[in-house]
Amino acid sequence: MASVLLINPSYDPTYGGTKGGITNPVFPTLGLATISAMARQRGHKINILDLSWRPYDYELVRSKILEHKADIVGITGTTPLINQMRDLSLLVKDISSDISVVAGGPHVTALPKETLHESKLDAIFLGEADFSFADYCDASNPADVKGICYRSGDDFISTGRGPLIENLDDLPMPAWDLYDPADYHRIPRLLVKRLPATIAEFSRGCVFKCDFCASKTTMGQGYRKKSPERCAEEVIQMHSLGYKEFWLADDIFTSDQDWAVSVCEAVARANVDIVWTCTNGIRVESANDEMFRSLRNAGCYRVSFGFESGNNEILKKFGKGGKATVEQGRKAVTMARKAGLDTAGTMLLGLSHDTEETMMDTVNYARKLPLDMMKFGVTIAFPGTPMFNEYSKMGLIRSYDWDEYFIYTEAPLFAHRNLSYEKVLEFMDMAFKRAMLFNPGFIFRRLLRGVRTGEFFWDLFYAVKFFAMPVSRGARGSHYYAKDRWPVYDFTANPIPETTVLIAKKTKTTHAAPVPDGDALNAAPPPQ
Ligand code: B12
Ligand code: SF4
Repeated sequence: MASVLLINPSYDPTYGGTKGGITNPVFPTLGLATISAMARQRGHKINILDLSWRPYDYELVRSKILEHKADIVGITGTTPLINQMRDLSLLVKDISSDISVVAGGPHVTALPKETLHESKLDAIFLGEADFSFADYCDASNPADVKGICYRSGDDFISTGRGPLIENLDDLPMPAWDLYDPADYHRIPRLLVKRLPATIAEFSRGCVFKCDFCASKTTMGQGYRKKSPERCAEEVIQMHSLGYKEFWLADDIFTSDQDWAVSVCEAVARANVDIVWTCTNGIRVESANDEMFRSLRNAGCYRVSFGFESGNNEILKKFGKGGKATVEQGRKAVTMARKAGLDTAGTMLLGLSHDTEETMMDTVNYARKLPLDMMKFGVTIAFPGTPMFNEYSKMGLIRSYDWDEYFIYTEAPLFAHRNLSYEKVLEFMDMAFKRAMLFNPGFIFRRLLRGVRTGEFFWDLFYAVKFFAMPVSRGARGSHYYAKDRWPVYDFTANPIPETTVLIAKKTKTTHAAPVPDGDALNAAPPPQ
């Protein structure tokens, strides 16, 4: 039996001290909860250290590794967290070379060998690791574990990607109980209504191909869905652990509308007092009156739309256009509002084919949409995206400092076909002002909503904070443990490999069946 410490790095370097920081999303990390569940089922002892809301504190990490006598340290991370991951790999090896230190998530899946080069990590997990991580905990030899890339002397050996999980109902319940719900009262009220809140998934993957999107790196091309009964069971489970709200992480939850309605019906039948949001974004062409009513009925109170651009040509060029048009976006917001749902939306500036005119279209579009909340970001070519592969081939990448890879960055990470970086940042600043701060329509709507929902004082609090914060913070320089000893990899001298995208098999979806009795399950103790 292995003692495992799983770590989610600190979000402070990314979100701290910026406008984006007022929505610092400190939720229990679902990826760690799902790999823990399977490893625990196989008898391994798992602890999770979530640094998300704290400053990066390697002394705390050291003390936890010693306290739990960890045999394996596992770190998760999106791109802006990779330098912390590299730093921690040195810390672990300084504590003892016998401790295995491994990593998973979208960035390392896209750049496995490069990340091993840049760190002291022993192994990288490629894509979904629900089964492979448990296999690694069981195994005495990494060569026996499918789905990893591991260090062997000076070599890096890949055992190849394992297949995508066909039936998500085969997974154990995520181990949300390894987190302390008391820690998740820190989530900004702009993101949630009720605390504590957590993250859940009802499906994995996406069938679309937006060039800036990395979701298929880990979850593959295709759409795999849990059964509605299983989704309802998870909702009951979250509630029984004390969570009052959850954020659905699915990429395209509403794109199979029949299934989404069945899930909502099953969740409504479970009849537990929990609310939720589709904050990760749904597609505008999936809007549908009946489905929105079902969402509302099942406790969902907000949908966020991934609009990205206010120009149909740009939408087509980056891979979203066709049915997802700007006109459809307007209709979708109207429908959602009619069903009583809060509406939010994301917009990106500096999309791969953007020009000053098309960015202006985006800002004007956002200004006129009757949204309750919106978010602008700089389009980043994250590793694992078609955009990253293309920019790499075109020689447009200017920096591989992962600390700067986030949507509020000020660092000129890329050269753009049509725009200077300064121009994109200028538009970011203008967008926040034109669409939100000095947009009477938006302010009036938000005021009315604040009075109606009783959230007026929270809005005021965040408005003042928002005004005071810069859009982004330049290089912030985390206080690292061993930055001077980080192994260096020359990305400019070596070709970047194309990311492999796995294709999910088509499987039959099960539909609503009776849901287990909510009260009985509520009273049951959390799974061991
Ligand atoms: C929820 C979410 C968040 C949450 C939580 C992040 C998290 N670490 O889980 C929050 C809101 C914090 C977040 C923030 C950001 N996110 Co985000 N997020 C997601 C989202 C929608 C779902 C993630 C999820 O829970 N999936 C379900 C779980 C089960 O899957 P998983 O996390 O991938 O974990 C599995 C494997 O990856 C692996 N695994 C993961 N970690 C580990 C660790 C170990 C040790 C092992 C062995 C295995 C392993 O095993 C897990 C089970 O199979 C994804 C989209 C997607 N479809 O994945 C984007 C996504 C991960 N985010 C992305 C991005 C870009 C960001 C931001 C950088 C955006 C920004 N603001 O600039 C920020 C980063 C901020 C920060 N400081 O970290 C990109 C990642 C690109 C990249 N190269 O890193 C994604 C893929 C979105 C996209 N469509 O492109 N995000
Ligand atoms: S942005 Fe949304 S629709 Fe586009 S590929 Fe990513 S998950 Fe799919």
